[in-house]
Amino acid sequence: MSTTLLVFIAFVLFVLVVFQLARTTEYVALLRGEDKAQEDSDKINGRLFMVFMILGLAAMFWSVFHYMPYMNLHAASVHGEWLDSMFNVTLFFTGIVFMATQVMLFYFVWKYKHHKNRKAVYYPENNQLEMWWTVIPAIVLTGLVIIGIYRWFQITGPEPSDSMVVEITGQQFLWNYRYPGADRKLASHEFEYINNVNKVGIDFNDPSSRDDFMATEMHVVVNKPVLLRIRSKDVIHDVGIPYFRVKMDAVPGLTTRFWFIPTVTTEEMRKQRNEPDFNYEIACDQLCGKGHYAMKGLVVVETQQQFDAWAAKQQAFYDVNVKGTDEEKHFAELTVQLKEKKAKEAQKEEEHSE
Ligand SMILES: [Cu+2]
Repeated sequence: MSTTLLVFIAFVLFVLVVFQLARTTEYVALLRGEDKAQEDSDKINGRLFMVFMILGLAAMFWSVFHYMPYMNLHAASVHGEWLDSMFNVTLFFTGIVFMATQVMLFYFVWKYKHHKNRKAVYYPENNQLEMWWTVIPAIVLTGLVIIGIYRWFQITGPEPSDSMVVEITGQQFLWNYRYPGADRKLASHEFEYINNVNKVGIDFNDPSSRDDFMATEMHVVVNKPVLLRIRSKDVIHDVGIPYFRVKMDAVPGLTTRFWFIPTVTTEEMRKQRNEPDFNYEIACDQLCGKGHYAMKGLVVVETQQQFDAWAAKQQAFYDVNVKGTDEEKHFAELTVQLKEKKAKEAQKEEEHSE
């Protein structure tokens, strides 16, 4: 006999049992008197509502305080503090409404359960009441939206002029970091130049490319604005740095950006959290393939002095990987090909427009 059939028979028997139980209850009710049975049932249900409310709210408070340390990471960037304060203000107002409505909902079910001497009141409308519960939420929500938009424009607006630039390029399944070097100018790039050596397609014809260097982790300076130029080589990734409240998609064929100001050095955070091994981590926030979990990046927040010492130790990518190698010849060939291709495209376009 198949399992499906057994399950089906069990289900039919279960329905029969429930049906018989219901009928028994009805007979008992007849014997004891319909009204009395109804009243008892109402009483039990009313009390159960109160028990459910108390246990439910207690469980909610417990879980909030229990999980708070895991969810509420100390913000380590300027805009992170703005976002957190907005979150707290929103939570304050919605929390009041949540508590008031939930308590009223359950309390009223218990308080106004059926009673034979009580009649329901016909109360179709109260314009004044409706006006207040429309106007008050409208004012509160408008306030929240105005603060939100103001902060949004600040966060997504142009970066401060003294920002340092870091390019971060996602690929399946790692992050590539590029720094502009001493000239503080990131060289331009072309996807056609990407290969096993030139991993992010740096255009070495650009004079500012010669001092660009690649790093294995991201180093930034505390209290100094950082502009991330974000790219992807294959699919959509996402630069997520929870402690900085940074989150921005890396989209193939497009450079996205996000600027932020880190406020706590890695060292300070280690002391604060009493975790000597603590590190700021980048996680890819888009499910980007089977090795998605491996896209962990490291961010080191340090003082200007420490950063300068680190940067001085980095070697220019061009000097190490390109100069005097096969890659140099290969790059020259690619440049010619690309020029021809672009010339052809331009010609085609001209023919089109004629
Ligand atoms: Cu990814």
